[in-house]
Amino acid sequence: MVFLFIVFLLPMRALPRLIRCQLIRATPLVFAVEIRDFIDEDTILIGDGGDIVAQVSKVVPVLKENCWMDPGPLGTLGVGMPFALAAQHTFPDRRVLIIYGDGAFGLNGFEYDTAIRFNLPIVGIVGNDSAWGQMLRPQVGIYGAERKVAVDLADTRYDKVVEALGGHGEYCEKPEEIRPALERSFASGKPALINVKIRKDEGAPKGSTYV
Ligand SMILES: Cc1ncc(C[n+]2csc(CCOP(=O)(O)OP(=O)(O)O)c2C)c(N)n1
Ligand SMILES: [Mg+2]
Repeated sequence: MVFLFIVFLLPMRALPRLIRCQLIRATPLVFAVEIRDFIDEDTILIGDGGDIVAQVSKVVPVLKENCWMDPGPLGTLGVGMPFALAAQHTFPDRRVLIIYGDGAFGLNGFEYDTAIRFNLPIVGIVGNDSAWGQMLRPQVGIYGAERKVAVDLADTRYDKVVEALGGHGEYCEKPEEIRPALERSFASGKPALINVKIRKDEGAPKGSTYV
């Protein structure tokens, strides 16, 4: 009987939770669509991340010239907040939204301190897969999951980091939480960070259009 419970019933009890985690968590595509549906012609978008930014750039249109900035051909991560500071300072009446990977946020996220001190209400949204995703996927593809090196990141609450600095923080685990979090963040009038948990997609190819 105990054997039966361990082998059959226990996995069945765990199954709904497993399915919930896989299905309810936002995918990179859903993340991109929520941003696409939120922005308007006056939003300046700044990409700072790996695959998540590649994905968003395939879904979100550039509605006006000079509305999209990213690390460019050299791909130097960490440019998000410096670009945003310049954009918001130059155009105080426009919405500035940084699309971050969690790895890229970790490189330069502390610059939120500058946005807070200068009252620049920049909003960032992190597609948080707890990984250097664009490095993780090729490593796993080429060498196998058991031989990946230094590409997993922690489930860090970057939103709380920004709150601690004096900004507004939001944490989303479900796709339907993203839109209201975007609205509250811009309405707060403060520098804000929305930390969105997304799928890790360890087995997918680099820069792929996820499904
Ligand atoms: C300063 C810098 N260091 C390292 C890299 C190499 N690099 C390119 S993408 C990437 C992973 C980015 O991870 P994240 O921002 O979380 O985006 P994800 O790919 O997970 O969506 C790294 C380390 C880089 N482009 N710039
Ligand atoms: Mg990542």
